Amino acid sequence: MSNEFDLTAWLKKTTETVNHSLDQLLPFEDVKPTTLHKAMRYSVFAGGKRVRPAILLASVDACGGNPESALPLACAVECIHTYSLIHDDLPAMDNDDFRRGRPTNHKVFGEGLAILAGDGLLTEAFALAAHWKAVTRYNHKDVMAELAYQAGSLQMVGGQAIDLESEGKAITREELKYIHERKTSALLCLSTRLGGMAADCTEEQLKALTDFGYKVGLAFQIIDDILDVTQSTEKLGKTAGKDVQEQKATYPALVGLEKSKQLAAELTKEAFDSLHIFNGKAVILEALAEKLLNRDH
Ligand code: GRG
Repeated sequence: MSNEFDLTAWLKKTTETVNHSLDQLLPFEDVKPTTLHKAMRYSVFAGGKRVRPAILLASVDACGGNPESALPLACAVECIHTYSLIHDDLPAMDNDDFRRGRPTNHKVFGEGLAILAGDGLLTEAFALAAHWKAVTRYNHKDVMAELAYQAGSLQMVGGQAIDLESEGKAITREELKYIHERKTSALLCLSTRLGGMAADCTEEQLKALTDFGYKVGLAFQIIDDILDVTQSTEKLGKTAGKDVQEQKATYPALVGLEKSKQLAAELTKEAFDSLHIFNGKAVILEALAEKLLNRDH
């Protein structure tokens, strides 16, 4: 599962480009209400890995599209992801003090503003997506519907709701999969699918990208669960050991560390297999899947 592609260089360039676009497209800190815009920017520019924009732009590349035209969509997905982290860290949810290597949004700005910063970023995501230029097969309605579906109550928000209700309860592997599919895979599917749409992909390509996003998303969450018990807070940039502390159902808790690693590797292999229709042109997606499987933070 390896290729010659220089992923490190590509990721560096892509992250810089996405950060520059986010900086240009989000309301500036000196725009009223200034505290709200400061709070939104505080979390967006706190040093996230930009995994979702990278997957989106790699999906554009696999379909032979123009990555520049997809930047508003890459920024939209990152805004939705950042909003979900801000809200997830709130006392009413995961109650966390540390994220992306710095104090969480509500610790700095207070709970009310943190809620509003999340709301602002979620809404801004749709405004960013409106900047995208439609292509032959897909229009703004397709993109907006996709954003709303994957981020909404049937997917990400729904996964968070069930996760919240499951706290402290013994849940089955099936239920855990249901949560992971929604909390994590949904935004990775959103990323691959929007990348495909921006590149005017075929139905067959969209299906392959959906399978890839789904499988990589599940593997990503299993690795996230593993890192929570094997890495330090400093390394992760967020509080380590939180899952055990909160008695959260995770793959390591349900099936053990070794079996969890094996499952993540199997899912990554299946994700690779779903890319066969690209005939070797999905090199960046392949390299990303491998990197995400072997990551240490
Ligand atoms: C609050 C509506 C709402 C949803 C929250 C995304 C989420 C659902 C909760 C965050 C906690 C969590 C375990 C989410 C699963 C996805 C995940 C592993 C997020 C962390 O993503 P990274 O590692 O983070 O890409 P960075 O900071 O690098 O962007």
